[in-house]
Amino acid sequence: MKTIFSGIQPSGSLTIGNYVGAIRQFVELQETHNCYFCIVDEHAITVPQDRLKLRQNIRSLAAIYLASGIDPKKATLFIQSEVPAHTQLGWMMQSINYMGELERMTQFKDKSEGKDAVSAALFTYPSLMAADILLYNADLVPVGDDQKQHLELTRDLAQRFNNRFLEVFNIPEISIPKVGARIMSLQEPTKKMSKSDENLKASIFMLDEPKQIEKKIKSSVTDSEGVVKYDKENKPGVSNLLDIHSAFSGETIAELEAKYAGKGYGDFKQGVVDAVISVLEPIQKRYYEILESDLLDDILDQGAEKASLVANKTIQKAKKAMGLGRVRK
Ligand code: ATP
Ligand code: LTN
Repeated sequence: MKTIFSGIQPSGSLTIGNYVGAIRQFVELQETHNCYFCIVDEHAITVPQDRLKLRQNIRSLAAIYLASGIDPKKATLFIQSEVPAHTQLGWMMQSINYMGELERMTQFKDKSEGKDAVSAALFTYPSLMAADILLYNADLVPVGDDQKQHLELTRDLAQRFNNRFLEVFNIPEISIPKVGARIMSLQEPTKKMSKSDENLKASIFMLDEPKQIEKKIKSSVTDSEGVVKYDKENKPGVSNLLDIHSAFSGETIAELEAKYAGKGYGDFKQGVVDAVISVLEPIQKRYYEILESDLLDDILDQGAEKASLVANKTIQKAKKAMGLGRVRK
């Protein structure tokens, strides 16, 4: 059975982009793979966080994973900072990661641009991300488009370590979803929908109430043509709504174009609203139940324990390969 590792930062409320592009994939993959899903809180602190808000976001993300269908009997769900091996291997990775490589990372350039207080951890973020993945000897890492460069660096680091010291790491492959890899903003449909967009009307959050979802979709940007047709270049707003509709109702784009032929955007948008709400409503119901129960802590305790067992074995191998510590006489 192949091993999967992926992580999401607890840096705010998840959008339907995170759901379609990441979590939904994870739910399918857990059926056929040995999966590790991580709440990467140590990555979140590379930019300033409010401590109480961060605590809340960590718990909320765990509950979202479970409410969306991650089954702790099938997959290991855990919090990064509860498995110290991540920062241990992260440090080892930093020692073989070159400044020049890190300077080329577009995420670092984007997130540091124009800021005068940039943390050293934001710069070495990719070394820690490589450690996350390599600790579990992952074969496959499902992520969005934007993480490709980090994955390539992870592969380089694993190769470099194996060549320079001993064969310890598996070289992981990246897996990008075929559909829904990029849900766009409802207000600027040429831009990615993102959880940190300042315009709250641009993103649908997984915990938005049905009324809010309806309002956001109904006021989304389309065009004046009045024809429901997929054309990313000339009709980015309508195409994005078609992608969302298709991702949530399971109908193909062609089926949807036929269904709304001769109808206006009013009917079409109502269809998108109904599709999104019908998937999110049961998830939200489960989310609030899980958040209230003790179950969450038990699952995360067991997850951290299971993850540590595997991760600590890798740490021992990596330390030995690098000559760290000592061997008993
Ligand atoms: P931020 O806005 O804070 O940078 P984000 O919304 O881009 O965050 P991340 O936590 O960086 O989200 O991403 C988690 C995963 O969610 C990504 O690896 C990616 O697979 C997926 N993802 C994020 N946004 C979208 C989107 N608009 N469409 C499809 N997938 C997405
Ligand atoms: N950098 C990723 C989050 C992340 C991750 C990982 C994803 C941290 N460690 C390991 C996959 C595997 C992001 O910003 N989406």
